Amino acid sequence: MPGRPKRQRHLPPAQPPRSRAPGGWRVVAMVAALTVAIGGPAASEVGVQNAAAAAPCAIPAAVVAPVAATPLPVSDATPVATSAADMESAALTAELDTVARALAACLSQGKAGTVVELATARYLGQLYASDLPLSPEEYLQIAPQLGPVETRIVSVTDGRRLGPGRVSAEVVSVVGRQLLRSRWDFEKAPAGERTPNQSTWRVDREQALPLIPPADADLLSVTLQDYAIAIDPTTTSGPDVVLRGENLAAQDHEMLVLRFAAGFTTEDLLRAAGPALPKQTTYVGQATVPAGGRADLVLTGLEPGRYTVVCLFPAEDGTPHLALGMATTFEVER
Ligand SMILES: [Cu+2]
Repeated sequence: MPGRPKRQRHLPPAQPPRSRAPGGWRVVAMVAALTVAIGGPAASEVGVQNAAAAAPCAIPAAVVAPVAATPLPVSDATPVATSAADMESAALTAELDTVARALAACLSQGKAGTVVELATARYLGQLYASDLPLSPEEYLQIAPQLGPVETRIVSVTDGRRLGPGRVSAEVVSVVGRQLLRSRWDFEKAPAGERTPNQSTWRVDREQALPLIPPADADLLSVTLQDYAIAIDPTTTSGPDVVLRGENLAAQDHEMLVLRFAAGFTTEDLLRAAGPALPKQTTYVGQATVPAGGRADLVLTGLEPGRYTVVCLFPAEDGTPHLALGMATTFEVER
């Protein structure tokens, strides 16, 4: 029985562990997909369409927590809605929100120089689906080859202190068109790296959380086997779509969703050399569907048009499953 596919496999040996796209989000997305579960909190309730205007790609200002100068009267019969702890948590959440949005802006714009200031080496590694940290120098070297991936923060909630110099928040984001919910940990940047009025938080890691798809999302059933992908139905009105993958095979497969420029084909994709996706493709989302298991890929805000679903996982001899027949399309109707 073959083991879990190695995330590195799409990349030439000389390359770092992975690219953010197409291989890039693979493991992050895989973890997300594996944890997508019915019954989890409804991340979609926050309203994906209502995300705030894009933040600039820059280290944001620190948020100063309001200080309760006068102790509140203990005898007051009316419960005080906002405790000092609540206010501190709200201020922390607000600051982490600005950090997350700044990082998303930098990733969307491909501004690697600021990405490395807003994230730790561990997180830079996670962007490439690696458990190994990636130094800022290594990241700066490979980021230009891979290009930007549209990344948008939908909401940042529940800021918490984890310990000295360590905090976390729940983040709902859209990467490509894939809705993700995860808990982000932040840690302090080294002393002296920030000016006094700048936020000192930087992203250290993210862990996927269960996600409930938008209530009005169309459900497409995706059956994966050796070596074919079938979708039913093949058309949807969108714009929110759940690809519910079922893997009948004894090995892992993936649902990698891409948009192709006019005239571009899966044959062209096979001919393209990694690690980056060819310029004629746009990354939409990715989920690994484990052998004999299921996974959901939640896509939001899909424009009308044709979407291609492929599996680029390699066979034993390195041949991508796409070359063996694992490709199909679905259409979002106008
Ligand atoms: Cu496959």
